[in-house]
Amino acid sequence: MKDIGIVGLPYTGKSTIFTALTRSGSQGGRSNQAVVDVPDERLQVLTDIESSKKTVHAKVRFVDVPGGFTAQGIAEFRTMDALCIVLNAFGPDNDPVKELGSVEAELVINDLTSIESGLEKARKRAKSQKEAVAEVAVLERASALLEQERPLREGDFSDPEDRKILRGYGPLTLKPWVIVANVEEGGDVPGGLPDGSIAISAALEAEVAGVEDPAEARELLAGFGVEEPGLDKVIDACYRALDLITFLTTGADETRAWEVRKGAKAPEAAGAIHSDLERGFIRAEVIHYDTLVEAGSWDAAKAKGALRVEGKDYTVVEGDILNIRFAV
Ligand SMILES: Nc1nc2c(ncn2[C@@H]2O[C@H](COP(=O)(O)OP(=O)(O)O)[C@@H](O)[C@H]2O)c(=O)[nH]1
Ligand SMILES: [Mg+2]
Repeated sequence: MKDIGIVGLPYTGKSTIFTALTRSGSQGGRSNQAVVDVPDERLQVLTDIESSKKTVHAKVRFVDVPGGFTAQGIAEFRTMDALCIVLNAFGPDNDPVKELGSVEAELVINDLTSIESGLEKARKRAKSQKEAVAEVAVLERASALLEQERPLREGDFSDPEDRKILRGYGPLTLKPWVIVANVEEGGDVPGGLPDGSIAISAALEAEVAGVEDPAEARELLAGFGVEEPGLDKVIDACYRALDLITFLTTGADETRAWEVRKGAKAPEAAGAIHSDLERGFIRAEVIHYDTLVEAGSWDAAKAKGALRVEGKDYTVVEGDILNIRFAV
């Protein structure tokens, strides 16, 4: 399960969003963590088609990091898989665009500090150690970018070796991020924020998240001009920002969504279900969600010859339904 850190200046609504997430999910054992279901309409469709007894969503963990931009808070943000940046767009004189600039500057400064101290050490090591020479080169490129007040995501660090070196620093400006504007009830994403930014009315959604009946909750939100729950949009966007794809399994027992690294081959996907399935992987029966829905059921698809048989080298794609054949 991936971790999303909730980042922002004080009093922007981070803890309010966190409360809404907690009410919709569970606390995962710690007071500052909320484990929530990733919304996925395909699961209910498959559950109905296969009459599954259980439906299990992919999950993601949100962390309301105590301390925010303190040394301790920053250290915790470094361990996160993605960041959810919350901006105040509700109070008087709010200026979310300016606020985003401040948050980004804060992240850049923290990366610059840690990369520069790493660079200093790497330079010393490079005098006697050949391996450290490559490290110096990457860190120099990174620090040059940060000195121009630019985030690392704007640089080219796509080389796996570069990534490996940088990963040791948990750089904040290289993490995927989702920008969330905390707006007045029913408000839109304020102008000037990057494409893909999301609007939520945190206070309202925290209240509504406590309502058990989903239809009643929607009605309440609609009364305030909120058509789609912002909370779902936040969860969905954060999950999508991660470098993941979702594959599915379905049958009489359960219909379930699983997460796996983008580009993963079939055995690695099998391993997301259970290590035995990866170790003993033989082959996978595969059908895309859309094709299965069109066929009407797994059995109908099988009868039509619409199931494919794929081996160890198959790269799983978003929306694949897998049935793993294995022997241990
Ligand atoms: N009007 C309004 N107030 C909000 C909203 N979200 C948060 N607040 C208020 O803003 C203050 C700070 O919120 P909080 O979630 O604790 O901010 P944090 O410091 O970022 O964790 C609290 O008094 C909240 O009730 C909102 O969507 N609308
Ligand atoms: Mg807070």
